[in-house]
This record gives sequence, structure tokens and C-alpha cells, in this order.
Amino acid sequence: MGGDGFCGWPTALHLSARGHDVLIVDNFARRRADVELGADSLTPIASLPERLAAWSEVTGREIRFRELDVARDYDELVELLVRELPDAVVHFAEQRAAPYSMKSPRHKRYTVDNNINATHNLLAAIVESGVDVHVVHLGTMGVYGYGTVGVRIPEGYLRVKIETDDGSDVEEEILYPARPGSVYHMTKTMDALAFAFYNRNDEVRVTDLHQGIVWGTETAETAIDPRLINRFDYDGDYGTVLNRFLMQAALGVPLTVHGTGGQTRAFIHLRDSVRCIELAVEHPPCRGDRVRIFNQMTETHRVRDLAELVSRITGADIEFVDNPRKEAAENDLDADNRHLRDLGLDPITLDEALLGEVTDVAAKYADRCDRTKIPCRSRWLPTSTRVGAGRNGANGHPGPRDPSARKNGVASESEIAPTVERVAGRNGRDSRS
Ligand code: NAD
Ligand code: USQ
Repeated sequence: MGGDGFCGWPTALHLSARGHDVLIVDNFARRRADVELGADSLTPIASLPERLAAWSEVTGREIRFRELDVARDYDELVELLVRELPDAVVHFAEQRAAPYSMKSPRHKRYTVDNNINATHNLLAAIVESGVDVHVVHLGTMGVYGYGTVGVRIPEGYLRVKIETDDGSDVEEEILYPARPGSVYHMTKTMDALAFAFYNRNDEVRVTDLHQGIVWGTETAETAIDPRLINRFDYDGDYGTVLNRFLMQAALGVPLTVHGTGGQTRAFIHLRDSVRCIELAVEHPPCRGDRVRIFNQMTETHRVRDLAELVSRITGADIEFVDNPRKEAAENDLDADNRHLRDLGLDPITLDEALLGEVTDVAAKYADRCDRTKIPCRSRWLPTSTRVGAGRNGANGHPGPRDPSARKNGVASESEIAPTVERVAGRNGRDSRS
């Protein structure tokens, strides 16, 4: 589910190449979001029918496709499960961009409707169909909130000691406290509760992969033929930080670091991501096992360190811009990833693969970039509310009664444009937006 997307497409090819019988379900919501945003993948991606025909032509393997909106087409989903009797459903089919989820009330509500219904429909459909299928869900490291009280973030569950009324201690393992940083991340924490319930009540077998930020573009399979090329998002909503830095370096524009760049995040290369999913699919939990949670990440890095690394390799300037998000300016992040390593994951590191990504992909397609789509315009705090002056009203933004400011309650682009600070690049040069 979601097999036409950035992670889903290379995973479908990878599993097919290893002899699995793969059927993709997608509703093309991601391609429609490109149209809505006036943005496009940096790489020229083919239509799904062209992709599937090319895969069959070059490998002799068939991947089938069913167009379904998993969040809405519930009966069709049940019928599909009954007909196909899959061993596993890999669930990527969610709106996955945090900035997109914070753009406006409409985007917040769409993200919640889509993601929660997609996950819940799948779980209810599995129970109704009676098919004993292993759900492999792509979750996020963001459910933990990127900070700890000084312990390494465990894989999903936290052992706690609780003092009872009679003064004795009881120990229990609980789901790690959810601390989402965006509406998108919030939907992933809600997914986790749905998995816990259906696992306890109906013994649905679930592996929830708490994935870090995926970087890179190509896998062994997508590189076989130009028609199989994967998407590369660089725009301010869907582009993720390291891929954006690679594209910005290839284009010769400054790398946009939000705030101080002290945010530490977890990362994984796309080739490791597809390998992890293969490992999860091929090592399913048993019926009755609790939800299995793996941290699918291989390295942690501070955003400004990443910018410095890319700058060192490419000579790009770095620009520290006003952070449009509400997030900790600085945090440490240390997370366990033992489960996937024990299953055989041998991580690709940034040092090995970074330069190749800049030259082989970002530079090759740099002329397709629309520079107006680079700035991150989605802000975490509303610039105005319906009642009274907005939180940021004092900043000189138009108030809610200014008819030019809002159309149908949605903030205009000019209203939400982030301010950009001109600062010296970390490599000593001045840079500007
Ligand atoms: P993507 O947007 O490129 O792909 C998602 C796919 O799901 C798209 O093809 C979209 O059309 C489809 N989809 C969405 N809603 C659907 C619905 N209701 N019915 C059917 N299809 C639907 O996203 P991605 O980067 O490939 O991410 C895939 C999953 O991995 C997401 O759930 C995301 O939260 C998770 N993830 C991604 C990253 C990352 O860095 N890209 C990191 C961690 C976790
Ligand atoms: N950032 C910059 N400059 C930019 C873009 C982003 O400094 O030009 C900063 C952000 O402020 C943030 C960090 O980089 O502090 C990461 O941002 P991101 O857009 O790369 O990642 P995020 O919004 O967290 O979301 C991405 C995926 C999401 C996935 C998540 C994994 O879009 O689907 O769940 O990574 S994680 O971050 O581990 O939660």
C-alpha cells in the first residue's frame, strides 16, 4: 500500500527482485499533491503503468497494481485481502510530510483523515477478512520526540517502575511516551495505539518500523532502467533535509539550515530502508506476539553538521534561516537499532555514499529544479486566528479581518512566507536567499 511513492516504489522492486509476488495498491495522492503544490520530483518519474511495463520488460517479473484509496474504499480492500491472501501487507499509504500537514486547517484535517482511516481500515479489513496477514507499517522516529531523559531511546517499549498505593514498586513495559512534533507525526502515534489494540484484541501480527529520515534516491533495482527512476523531493514541503542540501549544493544555492541547526535527527539510506523492509517481511512475528517495534535508522546527525559536511564536499554556502517549525533548537538523540542489525542489516554510511548522490542524481537533474519551490513556507504557528489578533499579529502580518489575507480560511503564500536572516555561511562566506 503506497507502492508508487518514494519508499514504496523501490521496496516493491526490491521485493519483486527477490522473488516475492508483489501487488501495489495506491491512489496517486502523492502525485496529486505535486499538482496542488505546483512542484515536481527533481528526477523525471514515469507514470505507474510505464514503470510496471518497464520492470516486466527488463526483468521478466510482473508487479500487479490496484488503484484504491485505502482510507475510503474499505469494501474493496476486504475483497482484495480475501482474493490475494497476502502473507504481508507493507503499509506506506499515508500523507508523510510534516510541513504539508501544518500548512492550513485543511491540510491538518486531510492528514488526520487519510492516515488514521488508512491504518484503521487496514486493521478492520484484516479482522473482517479473517486473513492472517503480517502488517509491516512504516512509522517514524518522530513518535519519540527526538529527546530523552538521558537514556538511549529503546525500540518502542520503555521499562518503568511505578510506586503503588501501598508503597511497593511494580515494573511494567509501556509504549514509549508519544511526543509528536507535527500533525503528521501525531497520526503516527495514533497508528501505534490502533496497532496495540488490534494486536491485543484480534492478534493481528504487526511490525511497526520507526524510520528516520530517508536520504538517497536510487537502489540497485531503480537504477536498472531510466523508466524505473525513483522520485526525489526537494520542495519546501516534501523535500527532506539531507536530500534538499544535496540538491541545493548541486544547484549552487545556499544550504538552508533552520534556526541554529542544532536539531539532531536519525537517518537511513534508501537502500538500507528497502533492505530493512525485506528483513521485516521475511522474519514475521508469531500470532500472539505483541506489536514488534524496530527503530529503522542507522545514524544520527545534527542538521548543521550535515550542512557542514555537504559544504566541505561541494563548497556550498550555508544559510541560517528563521525556523518555520516549533521544535527544540538543540537536542541530543541516541536510539537503539539492535533488532534490524541482529537480523543482518549492514548500514551504508553518509561518508560512503554522499558524494555519489550529489553528482549522480542531484547535479544530473539540477536543470529540472524550480527554485521558487525551495523555501519552506509552511509555519507551525498560525499567523492569525478567527478571533482577535493572531499570535504573530504583532509581527506585522495581516490580521484575520484583512480580506486580502485569507481565502476560505487558508493562509495566503505571502502571509506564511518565512523570514530569512542573512548570516555568514559557516565556511566563512556570506550568503543570501
Ligand atoms: P510518499 O508520499 O512518497 O509515498 C506514499 C504513497 O502512499 C504515495 O504513492 C501515495 O499516493 C500513497 N497514498 C497515500 N495515501 C493513500 C491512500 N489513502 N490510499 C492509497 N495510497 C495512498 O511517502 P514516502 O516518503 O514513500 O513514505 C512512505 C511511508 O514511510 C510513509 O508512511 C512515511 O510516513 C514513512 N516514512 C518516510 C520517511 C521519509 O524520509 N520519506 C521517513 C520515515 C518514515
Ligand atoms: N530542516 C532544515 N532545513 C531544511 C529542511 C529541514 O534545517 O531545508 C530541518 C527541520 O527543521 C528539522 C529537520 O531538518 O529539524 C528534519 O526535517 P525533514 O523535513 O528532513 O524531516 P521531518 O519533517 O522530520 O520528516 C521526515 C519525513 C517523515 C518522517 C521523518 C522521520 O518527511 O515522513 O517520518 O522524516 S523523523 O525525522 O525521524 O521523524
